[in-house]
Amino acid sequence: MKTISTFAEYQSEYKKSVETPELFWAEHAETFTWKKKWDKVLDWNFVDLNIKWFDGGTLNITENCLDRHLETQPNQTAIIFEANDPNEPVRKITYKELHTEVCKFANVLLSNGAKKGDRICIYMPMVPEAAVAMLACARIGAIHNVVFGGFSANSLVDRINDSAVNILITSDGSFRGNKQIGLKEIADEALKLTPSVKTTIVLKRTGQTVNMLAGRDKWYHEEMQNVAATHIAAEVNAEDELFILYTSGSTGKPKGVVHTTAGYMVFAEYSFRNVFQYRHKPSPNGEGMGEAPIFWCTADVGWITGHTYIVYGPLLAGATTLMFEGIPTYPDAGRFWHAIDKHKVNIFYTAPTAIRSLMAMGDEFPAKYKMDSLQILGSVGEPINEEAWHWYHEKIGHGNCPICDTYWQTETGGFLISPLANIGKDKPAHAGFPLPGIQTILVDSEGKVLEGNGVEGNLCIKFPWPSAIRTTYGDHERCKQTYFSTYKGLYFTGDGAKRDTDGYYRILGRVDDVMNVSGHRIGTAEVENAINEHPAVVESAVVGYPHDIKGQGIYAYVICDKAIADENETRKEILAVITKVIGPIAKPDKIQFVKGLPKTRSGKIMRRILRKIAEGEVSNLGDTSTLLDPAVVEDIKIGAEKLR
Ligand code: 7RM
Repeated sequence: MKTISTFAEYQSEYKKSVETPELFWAEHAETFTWKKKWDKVLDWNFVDLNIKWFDGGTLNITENCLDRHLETQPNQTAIIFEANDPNEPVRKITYKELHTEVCKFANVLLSNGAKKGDRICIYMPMVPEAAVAMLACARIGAIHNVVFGGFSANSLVDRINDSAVNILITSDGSFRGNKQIGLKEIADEALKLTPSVKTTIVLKRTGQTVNMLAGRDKWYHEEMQNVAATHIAAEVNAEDELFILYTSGSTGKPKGVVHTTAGYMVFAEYSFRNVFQYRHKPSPNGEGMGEAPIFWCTADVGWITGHTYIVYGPLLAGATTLMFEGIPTYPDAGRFWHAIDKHKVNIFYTAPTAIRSLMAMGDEFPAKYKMDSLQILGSVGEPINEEAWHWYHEKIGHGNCPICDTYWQTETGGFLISPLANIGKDKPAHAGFPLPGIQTILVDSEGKVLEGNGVEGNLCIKFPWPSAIRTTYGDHERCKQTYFSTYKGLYFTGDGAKRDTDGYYRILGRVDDVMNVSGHRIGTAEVENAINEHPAVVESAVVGYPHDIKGQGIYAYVICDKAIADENETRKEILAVITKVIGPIAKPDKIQFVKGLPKTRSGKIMRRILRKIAEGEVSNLGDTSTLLDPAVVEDIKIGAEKLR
């Protein structure tokens, strides 16, 4: 892969990737350390759903993240840790040190009976040990299943049981702003319902008191004392599973997106290095590697963004990656900007929801900081609106930093569409152009391909890329149905998009029943199922609606079995149920009690109408004649007005 630094180079690489994809990817794959080279670059079929990259090859991804850098830059910082408390000393972990930690923890896992192919759950705060745990799993060929530390015990139970996890790695607690969350306590609650878990390994982070069950629960620091500091990485097949990550869809149950080893590795590094134009500085004496620019992605390792662009992408590229434990508003709304100056961050990657909420806190916060180390900015998770784009560009980037608006999904493993930094193609509110290797197309509702520019349709991909989803854990049919059957022979993203007259893609958002709340994917059905657990609730319907800060807010229409004495009390109870069943991120912003829901004669809820009412657009509800009982709509309109 040659270095792309102009749009013409981008175009010629793109052309090559389409005309000779196997050659294109093989050349990139050659740059990695393999135990055995592959027999075949690509084998694929989007109808029966079978995707194999670099089949026959064997490797270990951690040798590529760690061991190979020990020759060129052992003392380069791999991870900078900025704790929740700004006064807690910064931790800097070199590649050499990280290698040792990972080897040791791999040995801990082995001494606790872990084997290749086992599923290991990681439920941890944003601390370097979370990355160590992920890498140690990969090192022994086990499959990690990271669960975001903000999820409830219930959610943890589902994600553990679905993949029959046998080891859980967690911590006593986690620090989030001025709150302390008892992760072990939540895990204990979950562990009552997860018979497959035989061992838990607990990192001491907050120092709070926790119950340790003899024979099952072990302290991380104690385990690390009794193991060797070396470990020979397990040899795994290119297509062996690397991790499972659960994500919401349009049905009730989150599905386990499966990524495999070699293709994910190749694409994570390729996309990280090219989109952010990540280049080591020249070495002062011409020997070895120069300094690594400092990259900060503010996501949590519990999401795909954390997997690919905090841990794997940066480490594969030999970068310095910053891990931040806290929240953007603690101790005040200048925390990000303070940390950028403190660590001289060069590339900063965050979400529009964070930008909008910090923008709302006032310009005086960023104005206090120089932020002159910044060179490149990134955005992810949802469309970035023009106002936020300009604020980010001016107040944070001081007009000097290109913005990479990276469009991608848990299922895609890495970036699909983004302007590559420094080629001058970033346009406000547009994700830009597909990366070389990504064959995006737009189709209409019948699946007809929309050619040319100035068109709008459903966003699909017609050719495999190395980090594509391979299956949904334990249910291959579901994967086929969800992503590869709407349009035969195509991967369907679930997003609508526009290709403007200049060929830039602009993502218009989900066309299915998936919401995007503060950049978190939440299925409407998931929230409905949770609400329905409240004893007084008969039925509910949930929709997303535009929200200034969160992008989308959650609006719930709820039918109860009898008149409720105190609506606010019931609202509070419903919120508590959701917190328990899913986690606080899924709490509705508005709960409207209704007597009925607009349904078709076949009993289907007309969400289009509910969405319009939630948006406050009640004058033009479209055709309601097919409704079973059009009168409910009038009732709902009146109720909605009162909630405003
Ligand atoms: C990385 C991530 C995926 C969904 C996706 C979109 C939306 C993500 C952007 C975006 C517009 C973007 N994975 N989305 N990035 N929409 N512009 N740059 O977010 O699996 O959690 O969500 O997020 O709807 O389908 S995810």
